[in-house]
Amino acid sequence: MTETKKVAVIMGSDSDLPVLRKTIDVLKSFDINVETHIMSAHRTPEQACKFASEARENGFGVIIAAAGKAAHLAGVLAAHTTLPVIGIPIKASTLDGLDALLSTVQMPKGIPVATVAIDGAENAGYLAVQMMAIYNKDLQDKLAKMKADMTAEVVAKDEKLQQELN
Ligand code: RP5
Repeated sequence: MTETKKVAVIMGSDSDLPVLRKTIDVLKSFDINVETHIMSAHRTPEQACKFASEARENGFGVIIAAAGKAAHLAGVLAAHTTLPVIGIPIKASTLDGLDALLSTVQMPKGIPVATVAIDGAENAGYLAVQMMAIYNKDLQDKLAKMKADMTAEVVAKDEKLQQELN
């Protein structure tokens, strides 16, 4: 493992897991230690608050929280820790995730939640890696390589397109 601190991936329901698997995959691709739980701001509020309150002393560096509908999970966790919290609004209702987006992003001052796009699972993972990389050269190098690979991929696709069309 390149970083001793863990990243917590918390979801409001097991129905969120298909989206969260992408977050977990990104974190694992950077050799980040991940701990995953189902905890709900509404259904298991005591467990959620206790987890967040103890997260720093339990070795976590970042918390990722995903929930749909009236998505208060990320905000409630953020209220109980000084660790950075990344929120993923999940598309889980007739409102297509807009409900979860607004519930997650519209935090009062002093309790920020770094909110990614609706179902933005991969970016939550990358943002957590970037936070963990602030003082970690190994993770910085891996992120730089990831971005260089991405650039090379797009350039290759453009070259292929030019060959096809011209
Ligand atoms: C939220 O309600 C969960 O995060 C999930 O996205 C949504 C639906 O939960 P289930 O009824 O499928 O358990 O709290």
